[in-house]
Amino acid sequence: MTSERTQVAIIGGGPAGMFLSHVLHRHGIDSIVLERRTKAHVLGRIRAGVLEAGTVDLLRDYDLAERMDREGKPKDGTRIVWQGRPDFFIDVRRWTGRQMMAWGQTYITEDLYAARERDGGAIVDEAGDVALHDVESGNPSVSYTRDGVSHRIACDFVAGCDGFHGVSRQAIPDHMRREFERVYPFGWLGIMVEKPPLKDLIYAYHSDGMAMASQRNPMLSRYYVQAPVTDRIEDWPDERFWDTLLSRFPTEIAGRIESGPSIEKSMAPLRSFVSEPLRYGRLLLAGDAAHIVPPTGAKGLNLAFSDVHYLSRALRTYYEKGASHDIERYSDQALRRIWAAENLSWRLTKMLHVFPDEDPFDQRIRESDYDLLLTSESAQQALAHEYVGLPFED
Ligand code: RFL
Ligand code: PHB
Repeated sequence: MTSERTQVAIIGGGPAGMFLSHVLHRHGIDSIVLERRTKAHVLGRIRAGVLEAGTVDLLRDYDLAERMDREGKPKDGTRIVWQGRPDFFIDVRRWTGRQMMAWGQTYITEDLYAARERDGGAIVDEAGDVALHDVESGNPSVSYTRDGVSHRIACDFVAGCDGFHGVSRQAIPDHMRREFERVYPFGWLGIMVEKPPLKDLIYAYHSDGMAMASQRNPMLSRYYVQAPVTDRIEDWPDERFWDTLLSRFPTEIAGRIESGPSIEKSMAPLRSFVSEPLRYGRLLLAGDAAHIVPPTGAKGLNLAFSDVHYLSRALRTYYEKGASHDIERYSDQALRRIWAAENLSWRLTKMLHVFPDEDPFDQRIRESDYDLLLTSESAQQALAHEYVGLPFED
């Protein structure tokens, strides 16, 4: 067994863990990142594609925005199209004066790995059997194995950034943890295609189900359709995907969508989930380790960044001022923003998807939600503020 010491042991090398490690380094705080998968696997994941204004600011503040500012697409908002009703534009620019950014999680993760490697950051990939020890004490540690050798890292804090299926959350005893959950009976079947995307990001409501048009770069488009969660990828050959997608968009927009062979296809189940609190002793959770949102509203990745913003600030207060009050309020502070995002994602998911057990009452309520958006400037303004992302608290 080897042993070493760091200030913050970070479990998980996804966006939350890598951004935390980068920010801490900028403030002179040491960390070691333990990632279960290979670096190639982590960098091969597709996932999210839309950044809130606050996430864009964070990337710029921490010198991670050069490629995003060169190649990402600033967006004034997102369009909703609706079978038999007028289109609606979530006009973020008009109501908040801010812009969002179409920019893939894959590129952000690549840039984070490059930045940490350039700065000599300690990242252990293929770390097996990661286990947390004594997190309720003042002397926590983390153990793992790699290539058959056991290692132990003593630390001041453990940051649990290991996603929904990670081990960190489980280190909080059941009686100290409260979980809130909604599981949806459908998923998003997504494909990537090497064709120019539509100019706008578009959510489409159709009585057969939701569809969505997004983008990664001038020659890479991302499309999704709502599909039963029990479907397998093999049930969705490209031809069926394109037929379904195009049938859910109005003819004029469908006519502008350039189809082609998919280069990636995946099914993401939809779930709303929050585990409270985010802190147990010296263990602090961030990102998907503590919460999941359905992709409607594009909040998942953005929440990972806002958690890390609050968490890194709390750790700085601890190391720079010797004060733990920001650590103590981290959970409550992060949870306010998390619940706001859970709320929006849940409402948008209900409004834009067809549920298998719904009845005509549900349908009328959905139409009335949409009609309110079409006609009420207050509703438009409120949605734009939620969609662009709530400001960070002091
Ligand atoms: P991640 O990205 O899941 O990273 C967690 C990392 O921890 C590692 N890990 C472990 N490491 C060590 N020991 C263990 N025991 C470990 N267990 C796990 C994992 O290998 C992984 O590298 O969480 P993080 O950093 O909090 O980032 C969150 C975002 O990735 C996530 O919120 C979004 O990608 C959610 N999400 C989407 N969000 C959107 O806004 N739009 C999307 O279109 C969108 N699509 C998606 C998604 C999430 C998906 N998942 C999680 C299944 C599509 C999928 C398929
Ligand atoms: C994406 O580009 O992958 C994307 C965009 C908007 C969403 C979800 C995913 O709400």
